[in-house]
Amino acid sequence: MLMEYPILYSFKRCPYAMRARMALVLAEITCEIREVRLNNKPNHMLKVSPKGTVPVLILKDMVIDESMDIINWAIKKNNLFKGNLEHSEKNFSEELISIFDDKFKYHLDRYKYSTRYEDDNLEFHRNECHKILISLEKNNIP
Ligand SMILES: N[C@@H](CCC(=O)N[C@@H](CS)C(=O)NCC(=O)O)C(=O)O
Repeated sequence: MLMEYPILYSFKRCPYAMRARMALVLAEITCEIREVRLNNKPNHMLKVSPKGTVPVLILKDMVIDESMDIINWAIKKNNLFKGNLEHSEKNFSEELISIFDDKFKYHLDRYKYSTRYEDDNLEFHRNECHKILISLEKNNIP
């Protein structure tokens, strides 16, 4: 297959895909965006990334299928921030990202998509999400 631009498999309601797209836009990297339906993923996407999540960025010589890896690739590629991001600032952003990706997302999925889980304690997971947000609003790391 002749690739003029990198291909990004994406989904408009996916926050991971959106943050990857934002980094690609900021880094001024032109991509062919392929919008997918999560209930009907393209074979080509599953072939290059069998885990079946978006975003997936396909470059000439590699496939990147984790949003943070796409962001870091874009930052490095176009030297975004040009070394201006303070070390402590970077650690803080990484900590915040991991709170949302790990802790918050864990409870959010079990609240928002409760039918997909055996654990049906919807109220509990909603409260855990709420606690994290309250804590962040008070500028505390939960
Ligand atoms: N750790 C992954 C998470 C990506 C992810 O979970 N994306 C969701 C959409 S928001 C997905 O593709 N889910 C697959 C599905 O629902 O079948 C990343 O940061 O790229």
